[in-house]
Amino acid sequence: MTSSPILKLEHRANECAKYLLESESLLCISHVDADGLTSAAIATQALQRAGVSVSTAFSKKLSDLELDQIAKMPYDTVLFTDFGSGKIDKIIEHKELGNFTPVICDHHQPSDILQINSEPINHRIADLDFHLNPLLFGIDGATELSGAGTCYALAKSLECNGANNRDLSALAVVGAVGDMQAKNGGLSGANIDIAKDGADAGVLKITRDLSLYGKQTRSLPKLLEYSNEFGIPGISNDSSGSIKFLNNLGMELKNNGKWKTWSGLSPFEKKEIVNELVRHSISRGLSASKINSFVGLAYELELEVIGTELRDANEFSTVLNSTARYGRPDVGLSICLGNREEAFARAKNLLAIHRKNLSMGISYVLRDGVSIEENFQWFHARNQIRDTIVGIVAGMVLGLEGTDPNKPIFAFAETEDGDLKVSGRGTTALVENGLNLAEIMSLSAQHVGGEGGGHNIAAGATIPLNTEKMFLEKTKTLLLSQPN
Ligand SMILES: [Mn+2]
Repeated sequence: MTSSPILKLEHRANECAKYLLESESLLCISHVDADGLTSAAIATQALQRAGVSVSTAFSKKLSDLELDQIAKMPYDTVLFTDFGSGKIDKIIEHKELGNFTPVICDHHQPSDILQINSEPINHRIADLDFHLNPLLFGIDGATELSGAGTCYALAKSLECNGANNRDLSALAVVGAVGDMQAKNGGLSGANIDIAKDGADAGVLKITRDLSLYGKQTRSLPKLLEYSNEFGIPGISNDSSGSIKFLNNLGMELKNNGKWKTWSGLSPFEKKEIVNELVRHSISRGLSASKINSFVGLAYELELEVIGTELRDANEFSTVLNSTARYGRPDVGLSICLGNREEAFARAKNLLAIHRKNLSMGISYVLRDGVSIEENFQWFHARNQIRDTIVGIVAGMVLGLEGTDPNKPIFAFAETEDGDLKVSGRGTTALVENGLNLAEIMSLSAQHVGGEGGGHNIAAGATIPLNTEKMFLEKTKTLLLSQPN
Protein backbone atom coordinates (compact mmCIF):
# COMPACT_ATOMS: atom_id res chain seq x y z
CA MET A 1 0.00 0.00 0.00
CA THR A 2 1.41 3.39 -0.92
CA SER A 3 1.11 6.00 1.78
CA SER A 4 -0.73 9.25 1.17
CA PRO A 5 1.50 12.13 0.00
CA ILE A 6 0.07 14.43 2.67
CA LEU A 7 1.65 12.21 5.35
CA LYS A 8 5.07 13.43 4.23
CA LEU A 9 4.25 16.65 6.06
CA GLU A 10 3.04 14.95 9.23
CA HIS A 11 6.23 14.96 11.27
CA ARG A 12 6.94 18.67 10.70
CA ALA A 13 3.26 19.51 11.16
CA ASN A 14 3.34 17.75 14.55
CA GLU A 15 6.35 19.82 15.60
CA CYS A 16 4.64 23.06 14.53
CA ALA A 17 1.41 22.07 16.28
CA LYS A 18 3.20 21.16 19.50
CA TYR A 19 4.82 24.59 19.58
CA LEU A 20 1.58 26.43 18.74
CA LEU A 21 -0.36 24.59 21.46
CA GLU A 22 2.02 26.01 24.01
CA SER A 23 2.28 29.53 22.64
CA GLU A 24 1.24 32.34 24.93
CA SER A 25 0.15 35.05 22.50
CA LEU A 26 -0.35 34.21 18.88
CA LEU A 27 -0.96 36.19 15.69
CA CYS A 28 -1.97 34.46 12.46
CA ILE A 29 -1.20 36.58 9.42
CA SER A 30 -2.36 35.43 6.01
CA HIS A 31 -2.41 36.34 2.34
CA VAL A 32 -5.43 38.19 0.91
CA ASP A 33 -6.73 35.76 -1.67
CA ALA A 34 -9.04 32.77 -1.65
CA ASP A 35 -6.26 30.40 -0.61
CA GLY A 36 -5.03 32.80 2.07
CA LEU A 37 -8.49 33.28 3.54
CA THR A 38 -9.22 29.56 3.68
CA SER A 39 -5.72 29.03 5.14
CA ALA A 40 -6.46 31.44 7.98
CA ALA A 41 -9.92 29.97 8.52
CA ILE A 42 -8.55 26.43 8.80
CA ALA A 43 -5.65 27.38 11.07
CA THR A 44 -7.67 29.58 13.41
CA GLN A 45 -10.54 27.11 13.75
CA ALA A 46 -8.16 24.25 14.51
CA LEU A 47 -6.35 26.41 17.07
CA GLN A 48 -9.57 27.52 18.74
CA ARG A 49 -10.82 23.93 18.92
CA ALA A 50 -7.54 23.12 20.66
CA GLY A 51 -8.14 25.92 23.15
CA VAL A 52 -5.50 28.30 21.77
CA SER A 53 -6.61 31.88 21.28
CA VAL A 54 -5.37 33.59 18.15
CA SER A 55 -5.67 37.01 16.51
CA THR A 56 -5.93 37.22 12.74
CA ALA A 57 -4.58 39.74 10.27
CA PHE A 58 -4.21 39.88 6.50
CA SER A 59 -1.74 41.36 4.09
CA LYS A 60 -1.48 41.78 0.31
CA LYS A 61 2.16 40.86 0.40
CA LEU A 62 4.63 40.38 3.18
CA SER A 63 6.99 43.31 2.72
CA ASP A 64 10.07 44.01 4.84
CA LEU A 65 8.23 47.01 6.24
CA GLU A 66 5.21 44.92 7.25
CA LEU A 67 7.46 42.38 8.93
CA ASP A 68 9.05 45.23 10.91
CA GLN A 69 5.57 46.33 11.96
CA ILE A 70 4.60 42.79 12.97
CA ALA A 71 7.79 42.58 15.01
CA LYS A 72 6.69 45.58 17.03
CA MET A 73 3.35 43.95 17.93
CA PRO A 74 3.07 42.21 21.28
CA TYR A 75 2.94 38.63 20.01
CA ASP A 76 5.41 35.93 21.02
CA THR A 77 4.50 33.71 18.10
CA VAL A 78 3.53 34.60 14.55
CA LEU A 79 1.90 32.00 12.32
CA PHE A 80 2.34 32.91 8.64
CA THR A 81 -0.16 31.21 6.35
CA ASP A 82 -0.08 31.10 2.52
CA PHE A 83 3.03 33.26 2.56
CA GLY A 84 6.20 33.58 4.58
CA SER A 85 8.46 31.11 2.77
CA GLY A 86 9.33 33.79 0.22
CA LYS A 87 10.65 36.01 3.04
CA ILE A 88 12.46 33.52 5.24
CA ASP A 89 15.71 35.48 5.29
CA LYS A 90 13.96 38.48 6.78
CA ILE A 91 11.82 36.33 9.08
CA ILE A 92 14.92 34.57 10.44
CA GLU A 93 16.43 37.98 11.21
CA HIS A 94 13.42 38.80 13.39
CA LYS A 95 13.61 35.40 15.04
CA GLU A 96 17.28 35.90 15.84
CA LEU A 97 16.55 39.34 17.29
CA GLY A 98 13.98 37.68 19.55
CA ASN A 99 11.09 39.68 18.07
CA PHE A 100 8.87 36.64 17.63
CA THR A 101 9.01 32.91 16.97
CA PRO A 102 7.85 32.25 13.43
CA VAL A 103 5.73 29.29 12.34
CA ILE A 104 5.31 29.18 8.57
CA CYS A 105 2.58 27.24 6.74
CA ASP A 106 3.13 28.06 3.09
CA HIS A 107 3.48 26.49 -0.34
CA HIS A 108 5.33 29.25 -2.20
CA GLN A 109 8.97 28.88 -3.13
CA PRO A 110 11.33 29.51 -0.20
CA SER A 111 13.42 32.61 -0.81
CA ASP A 112 16.79 30.95 -0.35
CA ILE A 113 16.08 28.44 -3.11
CA LEU A 114 15.58 31.47 -5.33
CA GLN A 115 19.19 32.62 -5.00
CA ILE A 116 20.25 30.67 -8.05
CA ASN A 117 23.00 32.96 -9.21
CA SER A 118 24.62 33.60 -5.88
CA GLU A 119 25.96 31.09 -3.42
CA PRO A 120 23.15 28.86 -2.21
CA ILE A 121 22.14 29.61 1.34
CA ASN A 122 20.14 26.47 1.98
CA HIS A 123 21.43 26.26 5.52
CA ARG A 124 19.04 29.10 6.37
CA ILE A 125 16.09 26.74 5.93
CA ALA A 126 17.63 24.61 8.66
CA ASP A 127 17.54 27.69 10.92
CA LEU A 128 13.76 27.48 10.94
CA ASP A 129 12.30 24.77 13.15
CA PHE A 130 8.69 25.45 12.29
CA HIS A 131 8.58 25.72 8.51
CA LEU A 132 5.84 23.62 6.95
CA ASN A 133 5.97 23.76 3.15
CA PRO A 134 5.23 20.91 0.70
CA LEU A 135 8.23 21.96 -1.42
CA LEU A 136 10.53 20.89 1.44
CA PHE A 137 9.04 17.39 1.30
CA GLY A 138 9.06 16.71 -2.42
CA ILE A 139 5.48 17.87 -3.06
CA ASP A 140 4.84 20.52 -5.72
CA GLY A 141 3.38 23.61 -4.06
CA ALA A 142 2.03 24.96 -7.34
CA THR A 143 -0.09 21.96 -8.31
CA GLU A 144 -0.25 19.35 -5.53
CA LEU A 145 -0.89 21.28 -2.32
CA SER A 146 -2.14 24.79 -1.61
CA GLY A 147 -1.59 27.07 1.36
CA ALA A 148 -4.96 25.95 2.73
CA GLY A 149 -3.95 22.31 2.21
CA THR A 150 -0.74 22.92 4.13
CA CYS A 151 -2.79 24.49 6.93
CA TYR A 152 -5.05 21.45 6.81
CA ALA A 153 -2.02 19.24 7.49
CA LEU A 154 -1.32 21.47 10.48
CA ALA A 155 -4.97 21.29 11.58
CA LYS A 156 -4.78 17.47 11.63
CA SER A 157 -1.77 17.73 13.91
CA LEU A 158 -3.59 20.19 16.17
CA GLU A 159 -6.39 17.72 16.90
CA CYS A 160 -6.66 17.16 20.63
CA ASN A 161 -9.33 16.80 23.34
CA GLY A 162 -11.33 14.61 20.96
CA ALA A 163 -11.54 17.27 18.22
CA ASN A 164 -11.81 16.07 14.63
CA ASN A 165 -10.73 18.58 12.01
CA ARG A 166 -11.62 16.56 8.93
CA ASP A 167 -14.54 18.89 8.22
CA LEU A 168 -11.97 21.63 7.47
CA SER A 169 -10.94 19.69 4.35
CA ALA A 170 -13.78 21.37 2.43
CA LEU A 171 -12.14 24.78 2.93
CA ALA A 172 -8.78 23.30 1.92
CA VAL A 173 -10.32 22.20 -1.38
CA VAL A 174 -11.77 25.70 -1.91
CA GLY A 175 -8.25 27.08 -1.34
CA ALA A 176 -6.68 24.67 -3.81
CA VAL A 177 -9.31 25.36 -6.45
CA GLY A 178 -8.93 29.11 -5.83
CA ASP A 179 -5.20 28.74 -6.44
CA MET A 180 -5.97 27.10 -9.81
CA GLN A 181 -4.72 23.69 -8.69
CA ALA A 182 -7.70 21.79 -10.10
CA LYS A 183 -7.03 21.10 -13.75
CA ASN A 184 -9.52 19.43 -16.02
CA GLY A 185 -8.84 16.04 -14.48
CA GLY A 186 -9.52 17.50 -11.03
CA LEU A 187 -7.13 17.92 -8.14
CA SER A 188 -3.85 16.01 -7.99
CA GLY A 189 -1.15 14.95 -5.54
CA ALA A 190 -1.65 15.60 -1.85
CA ASN A 191 -4.80 17.58 -2.68
CA ILE A 192 -6.47 14.25 -3.51
CA ASP A 193 -5.91 13.00 0.05
CA ILE A 194 -7.65 16.09 1.37
CA ALA A 195 -10.60 15.78 -1.01
CA LYS A 196 -10.97 12.13 0.10
CA ASP A 197 -11.06 13.22 3.73
CA GLY A 198 -13.81 15.66 2.79
CA ALA A 199 -15.86 12.97 1.08
CA ASP A 200 -15.39 10.57 4.03
CA ALA A 201 -16.41 13.29 6.48
CA GLY A 202 -19.52 14.07 4.43
CA VAL A 203 -18.57 17.69 3.74
CA LEU A 204 -17.52 17.24 0.12
CA LYS A 205 -19.24 15.68 -2.85
CA ILE A 206 -16.91 14.74 -5.69
CA THR A 207 -18.66 14.08 -8.98
CA ARG A 208 -17.90 13.83 -12.66
CA ASP A 209 -19.70 16.81 -14.05
CA LEU A 210 -19.64 19.48 -16.73
CA SER A 211 -16.36 21.34 -16.20
CA LEU A 212 -17.72 24.86 -16.65
CA TYR A 213 -17.62 27.71 -14.16
CA GLY A 214 -20.94 28.78 -12.69
CA LYS A 215 -22.90 25.53 -12.41
CA GLN A 216 -24.62 26.73 -9.23
CA THR A 217 -25.60 30.27 -10.08
CA ARG A 218 -25.30 31.03 -13.79
CA SER A 219 -28.38 30.69 -15.96
CA LEU A 220 -27.97 27.92 -18.55
CA PRO A 221 -27.49 30.26 -21.54
CA LYS A 222 -24.78 32.23 -19.68
CA LEU A 223 -23.13 29.01 -18.50
CA LEU A 224 -22.77 27.87 -22.10
CA GLU A 225 -21.95 31.29 -23.55
CA TYR A 226 -19.00 31.69 -21.15
CA SER A 227 -17.44 28.38 -22.18
CA ASN A 228 -14.45 30.03 -23.87
CA GLU A 229 -12.16 27.22 -22.77
CA PHE A 230 -14.27 24.74 -24.77
CA GLY A 231 -14.28 26.88 -27.92
CA ILE A 232 -17.53 25.36 -29.24
CA PRO A 233 -18.50 26.96 -32.56
CA GLY A 234 -21.90 28.61 -32.35
CA ILE A 235 -22.09 28.33 -28.54
CA SER A 236 -18.96 29.61 -26.78
CA ASN A 237 -18.93 33.38 -26.71
CA ASP A 238 -22.22 33.35 -28.61
CA SER A 239 -25.22 34.51 -26.61
CA SER A 240 -27.95 33.88 -29.19
CA GLY A 241 -26.25 30.63 -30.30
CA SER A 242 -26.38 29.31 -26.73
CA ILE A 243 -30.06 30.16 -26.38
CA LYS A 244 -30.83 28.57 -29.74
CA PHE A 245 -28.96 25.40 -28.75
CA LEU A 246 -30.94 25.13 -25.49
CA ASN A 247 -34.28 25.83 -27.19
CA ASN A 248 -33.60 23.15 -29.78
CA LEU A 249 -33.20 20.51 -27.07
CA GLY A 250 -36.98 20.45 -26.64
CA MET A 251 -36.67 20.24 -22.86
CA GLU A 252 -38.38 22.31 -20.19
CA LEU A 253 -35.36 24.31 -19.05
CA LYS A 254 -37.23 27.27 -17.61
CA ASN A 255 -38.96 27.80 -14.30
CA ASN A 256 -41.75 30.39 -14.40
CA GLY A 257 -40.20 31.82 -17.55
CA LYS A 258 -36.73 32.03 -15.98
CA TRP A 259 -33.83 29.90 -17.23
CA LYS A 260 -32.76 27.20 -14.80
CA THR A 261 -29.21 26.79 -13.55
CA TRP A 262 -27.15 23.62 -14.06
CA SER A 263 -27.56 22.80 -10.37
CA GLY A 264 -31.33 22.88 -10.80
CA LEU A 265 -31.37 20.14 -13.47
CA SER A 266 -32.07 16.45 -12.99
CA PRO A 267 -29.25 13.95 -13.69
CA PHE A 268 -31.16 12.93 -16.85
CA GLU A 269 -31.35 16.53 -18.12
CA LYS A 270 -27.64 17.07 -17.43
CA LYS A 271 -26.74 13.93 -19.34
CA GLU A 272 -28.91 14.90 -22.30
CA ILE A 273 -27.32 18.35 -22.54
CA VAL A 274 -23.78 16.95 -22.36
CA ASN A 275 -24.59 14.38 -25.04
CA GLU A 276 -26.04 17.06 -27.28
CA LEU A 277 -23.05 19.36 -26.68
CA VAL A 278 -20.76 16.51 -27.74
CA ARG A 279 -22.84 15.77 -30.84
CA HIS A 280 -22.96 19.48 -31.76
CA SER A 281 -19.18 19.79 -31.29
CA ILE A 282 -18.27 16.67 -33.27
CA SER A 283 -20.38 17.82 -36.19
CA ARG A 284 -18.53 21.15 -36.15
CA GLY A 285 -15.12 19.50 -36.13
CA LEU A 286 -14.03 20.29 -32.57
CA SER A 287 -10.98 18.26 -31.53
CA ALA A 288 -11.43 15.10 -29.47
CA SER A 289 -9.20 16.46 -26.71
CA LYS A 290 -11.40 19.56 -26.38
CA ILE A 291 -14.53 17.42 -26.29
CA ASN A 292 -13.00 15.13 -23.65
CA SER A 293 -12.42 18.17 -21.48
CA PHE A 294 -16.17 18.93 -21.28
CA VAL A 295 -16.52 16.65 -18.28
CA GLY A 296 -14.19 16.52 -15.29
CA LEU A 297 -14.16 16.20 -11.51
CA ALA A 298 -16.19 18.81 -9.67
CA TYR A 299 -16.13 19.59 -5.95
CA GLU A 300 -19.34 20.49 -4.16
CA LEU A 301 -19.59 21.54 -0.55
CA GLU A 302 -22.18 19.08 0.63
CA LEU A 303 -23.40 21.13 3.61
CA GLU A 304 -24.06 24.29 1.59
CA VAL A 305 -27.38 25.09 -0.05
CA ILE A 306 -27.71 23.94 -3.67
CA GLY A 307 -27.89 26.88 -6.08
CA THR A 308 -25.70 29.20 -3.99
CA GLU A 309 -22.13 30.26 -4.77
CA LEU A 310 -20.87 28.48 -1.67
CA ARG A 311 -21.99 25.06 -2.88
CA ASP A 312 -19.33 24.97 -5.63
CA ALA A 313 -15.63 25.10 -4.67
CA ASN A 314 -14.83 27.25 -7.69
CA GLU A 315 -17.61 29.78 -7.17
CA PHE A 316 -16.87 29.85 -3.42
CA SER A 317 -13.28 30.85 -4.20
CA THR A 318 -14.51 33.72 -6.40
CA VAL A 319 -16.68 34.97 -3.53
CA LEU A 320 -13.60 34.96 -1.30
CA ASN A 321 -11.48 36.78 -3.87
CA SER A 322 -14.13 39.42 -4.25
CA THR A 323 -13.94 40.20 -0.54
CA ALA A 324 -10.19 39.93 -0.08
CA ARG A 325 -9.22 41.87 -3.18
CA TYR A 326 -11.44 44.78 -2.20
CA GLY A 327 -10.11 45.38 1.26
CA ARG A 328 -12.65 43.19 3.08
CA PRO A 329 -10.82 39.95 3.95
CA ASP A 330 -12.73 40.03 7.26
CA VAL A 331 -15.96 39.40 5.33
CA GLY A 332 -14.45 36.43 3.48
CA LEU A 333 -13.01 34.99 6.66
CA SER A 334 -16.37 35.33 8.37
CA ILE A 335 -18.01 33.34 5.55
CA CYS A 336 -15.36 30.62 5.88
CA LEU A 337 -16.11 30.48 9.59
CA GLY A 338 -19.76 29.79 8.86
CA ASN A 339 -21.52 33.16 8.74
CA ARG A 340 -24.20 32.69 6.11
CA GLU A 341 -26.27 35.81 6.71
CA GLU A 342 -24.79 39.26 7.06
CA ALA A 343 -21.32 38.45 5.75
CA PHE A 344 -22.67 36.52 2.78
CA ALA A 345 -25.03 39.36 1.84
CA ARG A 346 -22.12 41.78 1.96
CA ALA A 347 -19.96 39.42 -0.08
CA LYS A 348 -22.60 39.20 -2.79
CA ASN A 349 -22.46 42.98 -3.26
CA LEU A 350 -18.69 42.80 -3.50
CA LEU A 351 -18.99 39.89 -5.93
CA ALA A 352 -21.07 42.02 -8.31
CA ILE A 353 -18.37 44.70 -8.26
CA HIS A 354 -15.62 42.11 -8.74
CA ARG A 355 -17.38 40.60 -11.79
CA LYS A 356 -17.82 44.02 -13.34
CA ASN A 357 -14.17 44.94 -12.72
CA LEU A 358 -12.94 41.68 -14.23
CA SER A 359 -14.96 42.11 -17.38
CA MET A 360 -13.92 45.78 -17.67
CA GLY A 361 -10.31 44.72 -17.08
CA ILE A 362 -10.42 42.12 -19.83
CA SER A 363 -12.04 44.59 -22.25
CA TYR A 364 -9.35 47.14 -21.40
CA VAL A 365 -6.54 44.70 -22.18
CA LEU A 366 -8.14 43.45 -25.38
CA ARG A 367 -8.77 47.02 -26.54
CA ASP A 368 -5.40 48.43 -25.50
CA GLY A 369 -3.53 45.37 -26.73
CA VAL A 370 -0.82 43.09 -25.41
CA SER A 371 2.75 43.74 -26.57
CA ILE A 372 4.25 40.52 -27.81
CA GLU A 373 8.05 40.30 -27.50
CA GLU A 374 10.48 37.58 -28.50
CA ASN A 375 10.08 35.37 -25.43
CA PHE A 376 7.28 36.96 -23.42
CA GLN A 377 4.30 39.33 -23.66
CA TRP A 378 3.11 42.13 -21.43
CA PHE A 379 0.56 44.84 -20.87
CA HIS A 380 0.43 47.91 -18.67
CA ALA A 381 -2.91 48.65 -17.03
CA ARG A 382 -1.64 51.79 -15.23
CA ASN A 383 -4.56 52.79 -12.97
CA GLN A 384 -7.22 51.18 -15.17
CA ILE A 385 -7.18 47.80 -13.41
CA ARG A 386 -6.81 47.38 -9.64
CA ASP A 387 -3.44 45.97 -8.70
CA THR A 388 -5.24 43.33 -6.63
CA ILE A 389 -6.96 41.80 -9.66
CA VAL A 390 -4.49 42.49 -12.47
CA GLY A 391 -3.03 38.98 -12.03
CA ILE A 392 -6.48 37.39 -12.38
CA VAL A 393 -7.07 39.44 -15.54
CA ALA A 394 -3.64 38.43 -16.93
CA GLY A 395 -4.52 34.77 -16.38
CA MET A 396 -7.90 35.23 -18.05
CA VAL A 397 -6.60 36.97 -21.20
CA LEU A 398 -3.74 34.51 -21.70
CA GLY A 399 -4.91 32.43 -24.64
CA LEU A 400 -7.52 34.90 -25.90
CA GLU A 401 -7.20 36.50 -29.31
CA GLY A 402 -4.34 39.00 -29.48
CA THR A 403 -2.17 37.06 -27.02
CA ASP A 404 0.36 34.29 -27.60
CA PRO A 405 -0.59 31.12 -25.64
CA ASN A 406 3.03 29.93 -25.82
CA LYS A 407 4.67 32.83 -23.98
CA PRO A 408 4.44 33.93 -20.35
CA ILE A 409 2.53 37.14 -19.75
CA PHE A 410 3.50 40.01 -17.44
CA ALA A 411 0.98 42.61 -16.32
CA PHE A 412 1.67 45.94 -14.63
CA ALA A 413 -0.69 48.10 -12.56
CA GLU A 414 -0.17 51.05 -10.26
CA THR A 415 -0.77 50.45 -6.56
CA GLU A 416 -2.36 52.76 -4.02
CA ASP A 417 1.04 53.13 -2.35
CA GLY A 418 2.56 54.60 -5.51
CA ASP A 419 4.42 51.44 -6.58
CA LEU A 420 3.95 49.11 -9.50
CA LYS A 421 2.44 45.68 -9.08
CA VAL A 422 3.66 43.08 -11.57
CA SER A 423 1.88 39.78 -12.10
CA GLY A 424 3.39 36.97 -14.15
CA ARG A 425 1.36 34.06 -15.49
CA GLY A 426 2.52 31.00 -17.42
CA THR A 427 1.05 27.73 -18.62
CA THR A 428 1.57 24.11 -17.61
CA ALA A 429 3.38 23.48 -20.90
CA LEU A 430 5.81 26.36 -20.29
CA VAL A 431 6.52 25.14 -16.75
CA GLU A 432 7.16 21.63 -18.06
CA ASN A 433 9.76 23.21 -20.34
CA GLY A 434 11.54 24.85 -17.42
CA LEU A 435 9.75 28.16 -16.83
CA ASN A 436 10.00 29.30 -13.19
CA LEU A 437 8.19 32.59 -12.73
CA ALA A 438 8.86 32.73 -8.96
CA GLU A 439 12.57 32.89 -9.68
CA ILE A 440 12.18 35.41 -12.50
CA MET A 441 9.86 37.71 -10.57
CA SER A 442 12.11 37.59 -7.52
CA LEU A 443 15.34 38.32 -9.41
CA SER A 444 13.90 40.89 -11.82
CA ALA A 445 12.26 42.72 -8.90
CA GLN A 446 15.48 42.69 -6.89
CA HIS A 447 17.25 44.07 -9.96
CA VAL A 448 15.08 47.21 -9.87
CA GLY A 449 14.82 47.55 -6.08
CA GLY A 450 11.56 45.66 -5.57
CA GLU A 451 10.42 42.35 -4.07
CA GLY A 452 8.77 39.35 -5.66
CA GLY A 453 8.17 35.61 -5.62
CA GLY A 454 5.44 32.99 -5.85
CA HIS A 455 5.07 29.82 -7.90
CA ASN A 456 6.68 28.57 -11.10
CA ILE A 457 3.40 29.06 -13.00
CA ALA A 458 2.16 32.26 -11.34
CA ALA A 459 4.10 34.87 -9.41
CA GLY A 460 3.99 38.51 -8.40
CA ALA A 461 6.22 41.42 -7.52
CA THR A 462 6.10 45.00 -6.34
CA ILE A 463 8.60 47.38 -7.94
CA PRO A 464 9.20 51.16 -7.92
CA LEU A 465 7.31 53.28 -10.46
CA ASN A 466 8.98 53.73 -13.84
CA THR A 467 11.17 50.67 -13.54
CA GLU A 468 9.06 48.46 -15.81
CA LYS A 469 11.46 48.76 -18.75
CA MET A 470 14.46 47.64 -16.71
CA PHE A 471 12.34 44.94 -15.12
CA LEU A 472 11.38 43.54 -18.51
CA GLU A 473 14.95 43.71 -19.84
CA LYS A 474 16.11 41.64 -16.87
CA THR A 475 13.17 39.30 -17.35
CA LYS A 476 14.06 38.79 -21.00
CA THR A 477 17.62 37.75 -20.07
CA LEU A 478 16.45 35.48 -17.26
CA LEU A 479 13.95 33.77 -19.54
CA LEU A 480 16.76 33.02 -21.98
CA SER A 481 18.75 31.39 -19.15
CA GLN A 482 15.83 29.09 -18.24
CA PRO A 483 15.66 26.07 -20.53
CA ASN A 484 12.35 26.78 -22.25
MN1 LIG B 1 -1.73 30.06 -2.14
